[in-house]
Amino acid sequence: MYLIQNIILIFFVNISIMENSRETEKKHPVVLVTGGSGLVGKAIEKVSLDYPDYHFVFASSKDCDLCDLSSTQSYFDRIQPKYVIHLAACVGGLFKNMNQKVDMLEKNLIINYNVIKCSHASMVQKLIACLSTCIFPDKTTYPINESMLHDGPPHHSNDAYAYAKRMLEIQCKAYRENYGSDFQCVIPTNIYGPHDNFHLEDAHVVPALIHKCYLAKQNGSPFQMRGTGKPLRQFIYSEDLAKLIIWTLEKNKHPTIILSVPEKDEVSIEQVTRLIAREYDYEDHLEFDTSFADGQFKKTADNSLLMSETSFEFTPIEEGIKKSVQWFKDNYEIARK
Ligand code: NAP
Ligand code: GFB
Repeated sequence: MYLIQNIILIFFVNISIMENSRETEKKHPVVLVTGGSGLVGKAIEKVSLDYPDYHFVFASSKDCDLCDLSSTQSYFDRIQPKYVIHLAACVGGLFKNMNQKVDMLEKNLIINYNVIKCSHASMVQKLIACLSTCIFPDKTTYPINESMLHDGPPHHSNDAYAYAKRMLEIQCKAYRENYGSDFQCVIPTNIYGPHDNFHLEDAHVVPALIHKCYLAKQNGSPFQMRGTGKPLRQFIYSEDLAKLIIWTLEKNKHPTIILSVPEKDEVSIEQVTRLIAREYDYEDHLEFDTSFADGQFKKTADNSLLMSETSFEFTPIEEGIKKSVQWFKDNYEIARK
């Protein structure tokens, strides 16, 4: 008798839990963040605490392999997102882009195709997709703005990744034109910060050099950077980008928008390398290995569209590098490397 009573009690408790969760979701619309375990995803997770009106779901490949269409649709059916921030991608720095072009092209084409298609099928109300300033034409005038995306071929070092990303923009535009979907693209410049990928070969320059300088200091060996150090970059701190992506979700009406620090904050690779060395008190041990490629010399982006809509104040690179190095030192054991 007691067993039956307990079963009935558990049944009604579950019903009320489901009812409550449905009520919660009505009050707090679901924002699915693909790529939620990555550099940008983790930054959004941190700043999401200031946005309690949304129910954020941070997905990694463990939750769903976005290379598989049916798994992706099943996942969307289960999560039922109202909004999507699409970050998931096969990502890497100059050397990964040069050495793994097939993956950079195929995986990103498949992931993007699946996420956009499933977002439409699931009637997602707004989607923010992520491009990159490195996919703009190599031979161009500066500063680069949103209208120039398809004006010529990208730099050969990352053309596979660049064309996959450009197809993402074409796909979002097609859905806007055919269905009126509010599918927008943000175009960040080089990003850095905590939870980055610090892999010595595949990583972007800042995390790669943070890891290299850590090891050099530990071993008392030279801190070796690749190339001449002359190329120029605009680096945006991940938590600044996270705030701007949520601003885009809530307020932006432009189909594509560059999210970058201003041109005046552009620095050389050598300058950022020296900032990293300074955080380890290791500036006197820097060496240049010019047998390695420099990649694109510059890709100076114009952030005036963003600044016409916001008065955002960016984290100075000195502060961002200090925070990133400290995070790496504190989290060496768990950092992706
Ligand atoms: P990241 O740290 O490498 O993270 C990539 C994310 O994508 C991870 O969460 C990863 O999940 C997920 N992912 C990869 N393959 C997947 C798959 N098959 N199924 C499901 N999830 C998958 O990348 P990020 O630096 O945060 O980049 C985020 C976005 O910003 C990307 O679209 C990138 O192209 C763009 N972007 C990056 C930079 C930059 O400097 N980092 C600059 C401009 C634009 P797992 O952890 O499970 O692998
Ligand atoms: O971030 P990064 O790898 O890619 O920066 P890009 C490459 C620049 O940093 C080159 C120098 O000038 C390299 O010579 N560098 C110096 C190093 N030492 C190192 C090192 O140890 N590792 C790396 N990686 N670079 C990427 C695109 O271009 O921009 C991606 O290939 C992506 O697709 C990213 O979109 C944002 O800035 O050159």
